[in-house]
Amino acid sequence: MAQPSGDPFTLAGSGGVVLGEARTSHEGRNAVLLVRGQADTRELEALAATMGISIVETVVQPGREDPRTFLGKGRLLDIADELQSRVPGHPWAKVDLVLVHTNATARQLVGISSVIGLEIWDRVRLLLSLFTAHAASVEARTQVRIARLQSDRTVLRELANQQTMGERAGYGGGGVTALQNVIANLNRELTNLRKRQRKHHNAQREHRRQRARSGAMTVGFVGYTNAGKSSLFHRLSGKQVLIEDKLFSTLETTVGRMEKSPRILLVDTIGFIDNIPNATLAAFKATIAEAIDADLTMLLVDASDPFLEIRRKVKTTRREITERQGLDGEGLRDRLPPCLVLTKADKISPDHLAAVMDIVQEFGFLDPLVISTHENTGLDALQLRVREHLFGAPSTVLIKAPQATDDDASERIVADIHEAGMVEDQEVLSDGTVHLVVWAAEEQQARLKRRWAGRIDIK
Ligand SMILES: Nc1nc2c(ncn2[C@@H]2O[C@H](COP(=O)(O)OP(=O)(O)OP(=O)(O)O)[C@@H](O)[C@H]2O)c(=O)[nH]1
Ligand SMILES: [Mg+2]
Repeated sequence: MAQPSGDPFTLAGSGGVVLGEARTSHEGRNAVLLVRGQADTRELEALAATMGISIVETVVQPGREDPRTFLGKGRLLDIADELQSRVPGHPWAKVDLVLVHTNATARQLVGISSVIGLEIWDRVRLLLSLFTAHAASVEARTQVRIARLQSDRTVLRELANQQTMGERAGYGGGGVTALQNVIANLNRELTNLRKRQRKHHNAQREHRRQRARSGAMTVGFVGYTNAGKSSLFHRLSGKQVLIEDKLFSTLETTVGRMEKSPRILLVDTIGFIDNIPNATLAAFKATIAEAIDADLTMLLVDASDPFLEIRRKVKTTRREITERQGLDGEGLRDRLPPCLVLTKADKISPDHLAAVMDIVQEFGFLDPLVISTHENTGLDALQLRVREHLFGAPSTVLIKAPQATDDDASERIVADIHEAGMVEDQEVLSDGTVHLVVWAAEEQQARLKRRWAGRIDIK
């Protein structure tokens, strides 16, 4: 049997606590995947592939999860023996990681790692490592670190608990006291990180208020990871963001202006995934909230997904949005219903699309938008829908030509109107009157009327 390592890094759950920042790249690592019963492993495989981890073998044991060791103890011991007796050329020769196909309890993580002396990741730990690898901004790094420390803490507490109960030898020779010190340090770091995160969110909230005061409207892109949020954001705002065929390419929030619509701000952010424990999710909620709290939420769904997936994803995202919007006091004003956008239309047949339309209509999205950012289709219609939702029908504005010498030039008024909203059409008539078709929020229209009273007429 492999000797459980005394190195805290390989002890499940304590990665990063003692040794500072855990490694961030896992590219090229080899893993064995442990599965119980008839679970569907596709998602976990995709997550591992995204990180460049190869699963060299999947060990499946029928039956239900063992509450202490996930697989049966005997089976785990066999695996430990196999690992122990590896020689060069053995298919497991380069395996230094064991993946467990479940959101494991702390007890299970400790149980497995005490039998197998390798690094053990359950699904949550895999996600956290992925987030760590992709976290590119201070905001993202802070929230990932918080989530990591929280999850480490549950494992450390379990270890402390087992030591107190005498089930386990001391930790690194230091016993319970050493472990309590590690936990105390961890708590201190968590407090500091939370403070930093709160500051960041307060600053962002202040930004949001300023934007709202300036009359800007926000559109948030919400959806599962890899749905195509960043691709759409990039198309409409022109702003460079990371677009990758990877899960969780985006972990933070980016705001950009919709092209030709200075008053419309777009929000790209982190995507959803199913079954994340609440404690982990909490660290990311504030980031997702930025998009959900927008004036208009666009719910993006990859139309090329299998039907069952689409059904599940629409259901979950819709629930998240309504829960969040119902709970939040700050943003509670007249909410527009979310708009459903089917993405990657270029990848599917008309029949597939028709079936997907039927599915989303069942969920009450009667008029979904269909787009392809790769083929540039449906994007004009989407922009039109955004404007209609935010501003209603466009107004016709007439600017009278200046009568007296001290009257402002029409150009000044035109410039102000461009500031206030989105000008679709503009024409100077023969008598010098300027005629414009404009999308603008009611407050902006009211402001224009006040400022240019006598000179403009808005219908
Ligand atoms: N065929 C096709 N692929 C697309 C389309 N839009 C996006 N993709 C691809 O889908 C993948 C994911 O796109 P992203 O825009 O990064 O998705 P995201 O929703 O931002 O993903 P996360 O940031 O990971 O949550 C990329 O490989 C894109 O090139 C499309 O219209 N057609
Ligand atoms: Mg993205």
